[in-house]
This record gives sequence, C-alpha cells and structure tokens, in this order.
Amino acid sequence: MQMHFPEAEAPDPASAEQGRKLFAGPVDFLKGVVAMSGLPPADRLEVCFAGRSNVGKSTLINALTGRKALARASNTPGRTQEINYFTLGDSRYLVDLPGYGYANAPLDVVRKWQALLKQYLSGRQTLRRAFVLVDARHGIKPVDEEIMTLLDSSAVTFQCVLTKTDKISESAREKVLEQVRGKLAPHPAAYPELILTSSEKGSGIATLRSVIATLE
Ligand SMILES: Nc1nc2c(ncn2[C@@H]2O[C@H](COP(=O)(O)OP(=O)(O)OP(=O)(O)O)[C@@H](O)[C@H]2O)c(=O)[nH]1
Ligand SMILES: [Mg+2]
Repeated sequence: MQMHFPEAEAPDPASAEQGRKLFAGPVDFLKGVVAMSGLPPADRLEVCFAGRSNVGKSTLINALTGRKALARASNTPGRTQEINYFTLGDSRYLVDLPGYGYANAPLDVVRKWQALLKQYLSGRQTLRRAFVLVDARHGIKPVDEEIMTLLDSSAVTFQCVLTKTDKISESAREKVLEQVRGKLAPHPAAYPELILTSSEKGSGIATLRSVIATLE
C-alpha cells in the first residue's frame, strides 16, 4: 500500500547543490509589512512560513540561511508581529509570518494580525508554496486546520513541516506522524510529502533548502 504523506526523500545531489548554493548566497531583510498595501511588488516567486506562535518559524529561517539573527526569534510567543520579507538572491522572497493562535496578546492586536495573515494567505498571486509548521510535540491543532482550510479555498499549495523533532522520542515521532497524516488527508491543497526538521540539530534543513530552490 502506498503511504500517504511520506517524509520527503533526501534531495538528489544536483538539487541539494542548488539548494546549498542559493542559501549560501545573499539573503537580506527587505521590509516588515503591516498592511496589504505595503507588500513589495509581486515580481518573483515567494514562499512563506506559517504556523502557531512559537512553533519555530523565525528560527527555521535562520537555520535555512545560516544566519543566526536574520529573523528575530524568541522564547516569547508573538515575537513576529509583521509580515517580514527577506530577499533570497534576486529570484525569491522568503516570508516570515506572525504566528497564529496566540492567546495572550491584546485582542485587537490579535484580530489585526489575523486579518492581515488571512488576506495575505488568500490574496498573494506569487505565493508559490506555504510551509505550515507544526510542532512535533503537539501535532496539528484546530487553528492549523483553519489555516489549511483557508489555503485549500485559495488554492495555495501548502507543505507541512514538523519542527523541533529533536525534542521528541522515536515512538512519539511515529505517533505524531500518524496524527499529522490523518489531519492532512482531507486537504486538497496539502503537498503530499512532509519535511521533518530540527533547527537545533540541522536535520531536514538541506531538504527544505532544495525544495525551495527547485520550485519553479
Ligand atoms: N529544541 C528546539 N528548539 C527550537 C527549534 N526551533 C525553534 N526552537 C525554539 O522555539 C522558540 C520559538 O522560536 P521562534 O522561531 O521565535 O518561533 P516563531 O514561530 O517565529 O514564533 P512567533 O514569531 O512568536 O510566531 C525559541 O525559543 C526557539 O529557540 C528546534 O528545532 N529545536
Ligand atoms: Mg517569529
């Protein structure tokens, strides 16, 4: 039987090299955006990192780019409050999104972020793939499913990336994979491979680099 949502295979040498090269080149912070009108021109392919607050979006961008403090990461949930654009060479944008599902920020602030996040995820022409990050300790939560449903309806392909895999045991990993596969199954926009990462240990980083580098 074919396994649904298998772990992405390690990239072939040529794709791995393409990913390595792209991410070893220039990466720069472009701007923080607080309204759709502030988005940079939609003149190149972009990928974004979405996920619950504190899941490790900013840390993953830092791991991918090998720059420790490019994206501001923090132990305090709700750290990233704008849509942060980074240029990856001159062919791609990397987009760090504010986390969702963060209950402790003032309600009006949360509403503002959520509205912007939803507008962005459903209305950006050049958004080629959304990486939906899921904490390997927690699996997919109802707020993640809400975002996935939004991505389904706007026909934006999303790929699930498990984060913090260094924090779980082998058996916990099997369990969370089963949960994740079950939750992804009903989503037509879900890309059929998972990427398991640890920004701490560096696992899955080369795979994700090559996925981003080989998108067309
Ligand atoms: N052990 C471990 N910790 C991680 C990993 N990735 C992120 N963290 C930690 O998780 C915390 C949150 O990371 P961030 O990258 O700030 O999370 P975020 O998703 O950008 O959070 P918001 O901007 O608030 O939405 C930090 O303390 C990171 O050091 C990982 O792969 N392994
Ligand atoms: Mg962040």
